[in-house]
Amino acid sequence: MSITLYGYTASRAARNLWVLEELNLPYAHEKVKTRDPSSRTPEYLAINPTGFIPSLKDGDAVMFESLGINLYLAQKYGKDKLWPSDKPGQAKCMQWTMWSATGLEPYAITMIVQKIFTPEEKRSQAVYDKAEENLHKELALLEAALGKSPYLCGDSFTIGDLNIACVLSSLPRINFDVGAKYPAVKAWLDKCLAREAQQRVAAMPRG
Ligand SMILES: N[C@@H](CCC(=O)N[C@@H](CS)C(=O)NCC(=O)O)C(=O)O
Repeated sequence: MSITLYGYTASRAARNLWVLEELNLPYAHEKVKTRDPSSRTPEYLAINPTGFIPSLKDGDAVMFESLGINLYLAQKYGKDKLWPSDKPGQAKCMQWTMWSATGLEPYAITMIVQKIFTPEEKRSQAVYDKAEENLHKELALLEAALGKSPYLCGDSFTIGDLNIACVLSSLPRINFDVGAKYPAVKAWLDKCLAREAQQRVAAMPRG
């Protein structure tokens, strides 16, 4: 086994580092950066033609898309840990991961881009407000699910939880307080982010 993760820590690569640390896998970490020559080399573009990060190489398996990478690692190395052994649990992991990518992250990213990365004169309050309204609808759904079960795909922490918690962990950057309206989400998120593997990632140099 020879795993290499490409992407510096202060990026979506952090969610892949979280999985690698959860599973105690040996890996190399190439700290390729966005909008930087390191993500424009022919070698890197052969791995990920989009030039985006993160990407993963595991022997002959080569892939990009951070949440897909997490599903791959969980299925290959995390059976009965991050990847449930029962089909209903696996179905939930796939469901919540797709929901994270399509139902949650686009709204969170729009809000972060509007508030942090868009020059003040180009910001649109209407765009921000619409994204926030949509995020609230999604969080209400998550709150209802977590009212019924301590974790999303069974009785224990799985890749489904991780793939959502990693997206929600970015919201404090824009002072969005999940706990103000969604106590079950907040309690679950705190529990996920307190995990040792996540704490190890949080302590890594950001560059
Ligand atoms: N859906 C992709 C998004 C990848 C992505 O946007 N990565 C950012 C860094 S976190 C990036 O490489 N951005 C390059 C750019 O904006 O030019 C994933 O989840 O991997």
